[in-house]
Amino acid sequence: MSTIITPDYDAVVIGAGVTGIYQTYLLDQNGMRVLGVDAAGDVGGTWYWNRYPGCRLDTESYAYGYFALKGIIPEWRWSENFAGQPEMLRYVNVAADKMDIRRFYKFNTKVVSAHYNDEGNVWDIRLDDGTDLTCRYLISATGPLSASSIPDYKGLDLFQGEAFHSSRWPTDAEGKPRNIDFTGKRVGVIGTGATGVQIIPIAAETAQDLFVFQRTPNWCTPLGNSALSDEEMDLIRTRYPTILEYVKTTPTAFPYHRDNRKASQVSERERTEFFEDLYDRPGYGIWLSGFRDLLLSKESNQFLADFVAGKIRQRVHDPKVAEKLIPVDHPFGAKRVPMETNYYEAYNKDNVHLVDIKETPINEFVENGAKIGDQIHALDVIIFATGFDGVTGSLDRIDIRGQGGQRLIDAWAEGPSTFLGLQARGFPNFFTLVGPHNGSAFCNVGVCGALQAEWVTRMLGYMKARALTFAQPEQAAEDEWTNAVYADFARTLMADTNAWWIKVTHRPDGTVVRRTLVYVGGGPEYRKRCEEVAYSDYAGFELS
Ligand code: N01
Repeated sequence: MSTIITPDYDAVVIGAGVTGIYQTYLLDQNGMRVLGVDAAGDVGGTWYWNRYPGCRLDTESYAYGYFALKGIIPEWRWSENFAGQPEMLRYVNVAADKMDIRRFYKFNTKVVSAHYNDEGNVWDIRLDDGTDLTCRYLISATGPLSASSIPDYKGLDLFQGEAFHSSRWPTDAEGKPRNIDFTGKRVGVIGTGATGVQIIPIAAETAQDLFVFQRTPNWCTPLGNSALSDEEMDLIRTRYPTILEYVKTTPTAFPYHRDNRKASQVSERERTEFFEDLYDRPGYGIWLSGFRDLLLSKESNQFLADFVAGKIRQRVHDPKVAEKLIPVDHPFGAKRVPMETNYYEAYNKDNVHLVDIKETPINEFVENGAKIGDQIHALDVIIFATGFDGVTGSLDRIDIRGQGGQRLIDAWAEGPSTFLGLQARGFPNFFTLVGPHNGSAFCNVGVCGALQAEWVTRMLGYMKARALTFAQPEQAAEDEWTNAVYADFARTLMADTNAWWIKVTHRPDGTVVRRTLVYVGGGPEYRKRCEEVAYSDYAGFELS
């Protein structure tokens, strides 16, 4: 770099979700000139976009709600243990009001490109409203699950009914989600991940016919949601500091620690009693507080898988349907475990039809429905609960170029390479919050994203105090981090299962490369490493 340019902004933050608005707030508090940009019409991120019926938190509300835990909205009262999307969106809005954050944001605006300018050590940013601007630090808080993905089906444009992705629920003229009344309608849901599993029981209540187009079943367990009384909420509020300190000690910042035992160390009877207890408890306990070798030992995993399969057989009346709902291709917890409320019971209703599209795929869509084999399933509404281009998808959709014009999408063609999941060499001053290979993406994002924003704020404060304006990882630090992330993941039972956190690349020579997009070393270990780096004057980063 030769000429130091004073940029239009010290930092541009992409994203107005829970992490992005907090990052913007912290940078402003630290005297930086910040611009926030979001494609949505307002704050909320995932809670803004995902407005499908049944959408709700599967972390305990009070353990996700960092703004309340941190005293930004201490007066907040949760109405349920696992808050629904409308309440979550209100929560983020109230926090945004308290932080007076909207004045920094351009909403309904996308970042089209971000090119690092070597000469000036700034990022040249182009927005889709035609604005060009510069900033020193580019910070993405685009969310690991924001780039929605609809399969490229033949004939979809011919379909005469309504068809949309679950995270793009149709809105009315004022932009509010439309209450789609399924009564008397033939509804198709494609996809049985966490989203489909939340939509299906709700749609089953009123649809004339609900067709669930399932390619692969998931291991689903009960959410066990319940209302929080005023008294319970009063008590929770007295414990906020304790809750925050506790979740900071657990691997995923959910309020659960793994049991110290291996599954093989206890008798069959003890195991079953333990599983029964976990199954009946609200929330993620069955995945996150079960035996410590659940995701490391096939035998341990099979014990739990057999137990949950037994529950599915008990809950679904038709044995053929029950078998189709039991996963056979992946261990329990190797994919995100959808938390359900009456999901399996929905299949006992006469109006709900499970269609196995692995056996007979959807050939195409036609004017009045989906053609599967020779049969047309007549539909009025199609909901694509087909997931997201995970973790890097939202970054791939922006033309990001680093030093020498190198494109990020090319640099990460076969998987990310980063230091701490926060920066990639060749892309100076670009930070990826809750991004690939960092300890916040595979975590309770409400807490982990915010802790990361605090860390980045400290690093930028350190640089400012020393008149440093350039940061990127050293090659050796990046290589060491990246290799360790890949090696840690390879040791788990998750390594052989495709989920949104795996990037699959097909090379021209026919070989297939599968790489993790997430770090699985756990939040405490991740933050310890980050603190070591900070304490040692950001060792591993090249600063100037
Ligand atoms: O997406 P998914 P999601 N033809 O990728 C199927 C979070 N979340 O939106 O398994 C047919 O899990 C695909 O089938 P298969 C949570 O982290 C949180 O449900 O690839 N089917 C699968 O069934 C979650 O993990 C909450 O064979 C196709 C489904 O679509 C993440 O978001 C609630 C297909 C996609 O499942 C993503 O969940 C909801 C095709 N071409 C979501 N392509 C909370 O509770 C894909 N599918 C907070």
